[in-house]
Amino acid sequence: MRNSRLLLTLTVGLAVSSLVLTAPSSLASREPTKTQIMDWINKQAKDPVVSDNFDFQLVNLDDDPEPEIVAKHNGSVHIGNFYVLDQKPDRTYALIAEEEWNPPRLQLDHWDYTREVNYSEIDKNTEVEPRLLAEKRVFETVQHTGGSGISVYEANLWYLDKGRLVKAWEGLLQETVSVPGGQLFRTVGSYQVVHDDEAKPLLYHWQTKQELNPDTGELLPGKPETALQMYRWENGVFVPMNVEKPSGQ
Ligand SMILES: [Ca+2]
Repeated sequence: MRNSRLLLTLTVGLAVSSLVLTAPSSLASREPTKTQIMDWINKQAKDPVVSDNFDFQLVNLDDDPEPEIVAKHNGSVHIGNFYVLDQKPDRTYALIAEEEWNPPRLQLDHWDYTREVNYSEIDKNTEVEPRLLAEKRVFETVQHTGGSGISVYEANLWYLDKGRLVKAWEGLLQETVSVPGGQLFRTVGSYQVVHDDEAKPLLYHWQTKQELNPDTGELLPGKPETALQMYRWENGVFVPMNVEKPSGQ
């Protein structure tokens, strides 16, 4: 077998590339298929996957080396679901978390803009693994929601703790509200995590609100209103600063 392959390689150059190309697909075939994942979700889900608008990623979310699965289902413009599945000993998966989030896309490490992936010659501290935030593997999932005359994008930061999804923070990224009677408002927001203090990282969240011309969508005269809220990591979540915490927590 080896000799005949060698002969083929020597005589027909194309054979080499075809051998190389078949290797990854035989590995990939051991990964779960889209249909398998949809079946596992629908066995357990409160809101099952009912359309083909479904995407998934294998990603290591916790401390065990096996990959977990995150998946999203977009049911309509404003309605969808987000799922997390954990691997069982028999290599099938069980649904461990389900949220009524309608993610435009899966982009789990988007929050960490300081992470260098491609250029280790520039940043010697480049990491293959996502950065830990207060010893947690934190991920971002954007939720697109809304309704009649309202469109909202929100960011959710979350992590797994003992197989449960913990919501560490949520905040507005963009909101457009059309008020009956002819007013249109847009709020844009952004946030950054500052982890100089590794045990108690900070989160800054800004929002700017403006009124728009309801017919043209252009800015109306008037000063945009900007607000800042800071958060500090306390007991596994981001807690608003300068707000008294309820006693007993
Ligand atoms: Ca894992």
